[in-house]
Amino acid sequence: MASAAHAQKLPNVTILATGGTIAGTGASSTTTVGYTAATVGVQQLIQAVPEMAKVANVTGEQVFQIASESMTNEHWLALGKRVNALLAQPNVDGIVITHGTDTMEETAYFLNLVVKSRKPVVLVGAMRPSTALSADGPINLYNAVLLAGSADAAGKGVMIAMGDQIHGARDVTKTNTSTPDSFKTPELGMLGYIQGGKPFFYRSSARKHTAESEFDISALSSLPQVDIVYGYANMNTVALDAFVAAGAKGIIHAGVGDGSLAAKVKPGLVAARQKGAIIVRSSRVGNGILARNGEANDDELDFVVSDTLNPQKARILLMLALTKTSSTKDIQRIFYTY
Ligand code: DAS
Repeated sequence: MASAAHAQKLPNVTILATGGTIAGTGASSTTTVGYTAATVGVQQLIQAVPEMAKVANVTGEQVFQIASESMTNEHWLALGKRVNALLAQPNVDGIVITHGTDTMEETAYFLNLVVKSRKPVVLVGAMRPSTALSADGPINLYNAVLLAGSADAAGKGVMIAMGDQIHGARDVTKTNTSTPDSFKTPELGMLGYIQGGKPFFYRSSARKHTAESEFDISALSSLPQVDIVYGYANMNTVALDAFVAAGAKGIIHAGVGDGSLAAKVKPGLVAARQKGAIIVRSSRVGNGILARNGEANDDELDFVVSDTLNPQKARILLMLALTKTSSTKDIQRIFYTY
């Protein structure tokens, strides 16, 4: 434990624990798949990495204990409000959120749009359970606390720290089902590295986030329903029609290629738009700009394009945009801003 005088110099970092593999346990030290996520509590996670006490004054809160495939809009709203309440306190310098890896990129992007502070917010997970040989959770957690307590990390937007790498929330994605190097920022690039107990930054996001964001969740208790239809050869409109019938306020079309619309599907999207749903053309491809008026006449159809956001992140931005406007012109501005 740091001495009182030394502790005064250390940053105050709060760990909000939500579950996931980083809090998971397996039947043996060689179990790296088929383990149980979300079983270890936040105090145990902190006790397992005493080295953190040398770099920050760490406190922990167990906000949820779930596998992140079960994360909901309601979890996101509660987490975002707790983060904002903590960061408004002068004695909190940064926040680490331990999280399952399955939806970590989504939670990170949601927080990137709703956190009202320049203080560092870092999401961290693990690809191997805490009981496994060379478990990656402890070093990932140590690095995340380091980053969250670093003045250099201020104003960078919400980050994900995995495998000694720093990724920005907007462009990072999980690229492998099980290997420790799963989190990457393809083509647009990670923000930097953590090495020898220090963060090293080499780039920052060109898009608005956190303190510059126009979105405010403080008075929200739910988010508008937005669903995703996945594109593939010979697709039909059964899922799309069901989403619209269930009252979806927005549809993300995760199309093939540059968001191309199959001849059999386009009429269903036009009908959905006529019923008032906002249609965003995105792509299953994963990288590149979704060109407006490229594969479809968006001006004529009154559709929106997702720019470079993948479908799951386009859904998050559209949900938040719909809390402010139903104008497709304004929503397109939002997709070119965040
Ligand atoms: N099921 C996964 C999750 O909770 C486990 C993990 O990878 O964290 O996201």
